[in-house]
Amino acid sequence: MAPKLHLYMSTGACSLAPHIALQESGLEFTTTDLGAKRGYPAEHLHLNPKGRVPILDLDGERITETPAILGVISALAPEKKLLGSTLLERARAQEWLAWLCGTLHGQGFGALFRPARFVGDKEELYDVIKAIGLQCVKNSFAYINEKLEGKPFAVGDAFTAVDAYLYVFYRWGNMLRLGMKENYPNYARLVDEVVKLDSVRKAVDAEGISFDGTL
Ligand SMILES: N[C@@H](CCC(=O)N[C@@H](CS)C(=O)NCC(=O)O)C(=O)O
Repeated sequence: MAPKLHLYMSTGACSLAPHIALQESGLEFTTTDLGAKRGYPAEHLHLNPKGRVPILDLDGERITETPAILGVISALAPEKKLLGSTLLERARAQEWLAWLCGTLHGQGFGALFRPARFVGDKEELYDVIKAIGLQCVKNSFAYINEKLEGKPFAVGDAFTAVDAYLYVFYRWGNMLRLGMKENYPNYARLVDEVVKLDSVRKAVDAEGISFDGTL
């Protein structure tokens, strides 16, 4: 029997990556927008005591952490090879996911958007922490751009969930007006391909957000 899948997300958040992967998988699923844009709502902490989206409910079991969720979706639709085809590709996909989750998102965007996580209520340090976060984001984007030189997708020569995850952060880069197209042309080229996919269109439309993150 097909598993019952429900994604708890927030529009334009990192949960957009599993949302795209679910669309790409062809599996049936439903979604709830928890509205975590200005912080995870306290009334939903029972869903994830860590206070974060995405959360994937799989037949009543709640899975958290984007890499784990993408792993579940990929395993449920093996024919789609959402995390690569060969052993090496699967290793590369995991390498990307761990770094995007831990360094670019957790460290870079974490410091930039949520400085309190690093220095508590020491508000006098917020600007310094935000500047360090922004530098981490820019360094990470430069690294991504370099890694994508001459490559159609992040892993192998076909779309994987890593590309969906990369797309989320590209949107945020646009939101921050970091000159994504000019400064990171290989990254921009990848995103140009990603936004052509039906799965991406469906997820973006369903979330009611813009493709490029500027709205
Ligand atoms: N390590 C988690 C991080 C998830 C995360 O930070 N999600 C953000 C949205 S992009 C969130 O829920 N933020 C709520 C908050 O900061 O209070 C993952 O990869 O799933």
